[in-house]
Amino acid sequence: MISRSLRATTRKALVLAAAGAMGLAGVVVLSGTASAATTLGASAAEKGRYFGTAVAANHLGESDYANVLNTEFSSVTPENEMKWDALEPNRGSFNFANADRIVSHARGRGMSVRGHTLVWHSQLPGWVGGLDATNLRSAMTNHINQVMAHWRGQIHSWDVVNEAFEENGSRRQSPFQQRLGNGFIEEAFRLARAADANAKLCYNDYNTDGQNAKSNAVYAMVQDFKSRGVPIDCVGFQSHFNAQSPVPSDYRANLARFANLGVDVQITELDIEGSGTAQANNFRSVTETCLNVSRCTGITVWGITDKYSWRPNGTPLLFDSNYGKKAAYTAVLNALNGGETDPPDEPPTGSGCTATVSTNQWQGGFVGTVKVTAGATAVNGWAVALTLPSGAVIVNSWNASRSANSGAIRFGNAAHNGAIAPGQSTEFGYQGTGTGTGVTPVCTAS
Ligand code: G2I
Repeated sequence: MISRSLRATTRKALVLAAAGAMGLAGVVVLSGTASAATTLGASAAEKGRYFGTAVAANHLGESDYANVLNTEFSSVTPENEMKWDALEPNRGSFNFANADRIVSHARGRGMSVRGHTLVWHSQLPGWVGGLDATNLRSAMTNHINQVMAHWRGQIHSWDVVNEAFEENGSRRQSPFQQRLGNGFIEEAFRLARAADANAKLCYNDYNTDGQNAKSNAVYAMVQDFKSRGVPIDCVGFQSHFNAQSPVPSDYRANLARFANLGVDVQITELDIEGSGTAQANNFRSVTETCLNVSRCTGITVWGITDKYSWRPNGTPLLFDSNYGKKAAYTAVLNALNGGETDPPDEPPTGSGCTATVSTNQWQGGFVGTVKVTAGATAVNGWAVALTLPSGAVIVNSWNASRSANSGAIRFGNAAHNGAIAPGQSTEFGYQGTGTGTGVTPVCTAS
């Protein structure tokens, strides 16, 4: 096994070589092998990640806008130009021109492109809403096939399905859900894989950044897809934050539990309302979160300048209305240039561990059995965090220590079961009163 520092050194050498070969701006060689990157894209590349932004085609002709885009970012997402209403305003008649301008601008400068988005309830042209199941299925099939074929081989990741869940974890009642039923997401992913075998296929949503009913529902879907071989490669966490919806304290744990399912995670639409130091600190913490999750492969901010943000009053971006670098910009750049982080090139199943629970529930009581499984590398100590429903109280547990009897509980390994060989499992259990179902355990290896 190559040591982390050796891997980091090797990567830095590769990045410098790649930067030289691609003519990437922003890498300054200081002396010997030491380097400090001076742009978001170059600094993220040193950590094996991309740093992207949403882009609007109608601003590309503005020189300040294009200069900042070209200098700072290594990935773009068309903000509206790849949505269904923009691409297929009339059934079977496609208009790719605006999105093509973004794709060629980006690819001509070595940036990768995120495709956003194939199946979404919003920004649908009127004709879609009037279709019966048979016609909607064939329209969805044709839309995915035509759009993905147009840019086949040119899109790094596609948001195949966007925002299909409600806050309580139920399915959103979109035309797709109503006409095609629960299977529409799986259908869309299978169609997408067939249409462009090399694009990474993502599910993308908002308010799924921390652990809650909505992210639990997405987690269960991804787990199910992985267990049945439904093609899915990545999960996008939009990460639109403000005072009502702050950066969650379990952001990293939540991204890590998805990564442990064997998918990449991406921060896809980051913006954080606020200003000054408070905003900068939030941006720093989000950046560090991605750097600390080995399969978090990149960050996209939802726009370049506050001037063109979808919520301009919140001044949620890294550049002000005059394209001045904000404190938030410096915080992100410094975080990207910071210390050791988990590289995104771990073995497919990731290091660390995963946990699943099976609960035997009866009137007034329950027994939970938690299975802890090591990833591709051996585990030498683990902890499982879970939150019991209110009213549930644990009266006994075995093969693990526990930090509390109710609410948020952390179980630690016992002396005899901390070491787990790669891919192997151990179990612990608990007994309680009340209702113990609906629990999502999150495993962390120490
Ligand atoms: O709402 C924020 C984002 C949430 N996640 C999915 C993203 O696709 C979504 O992006 C926003 C765009 O940033 C807005 O620019 O999606 C909005 C629509 O749902 C976009 O707004 C629309 C306006 O509603 C239209 O009136 C306008 O014609 O932008 C259009 C193009 O400027």
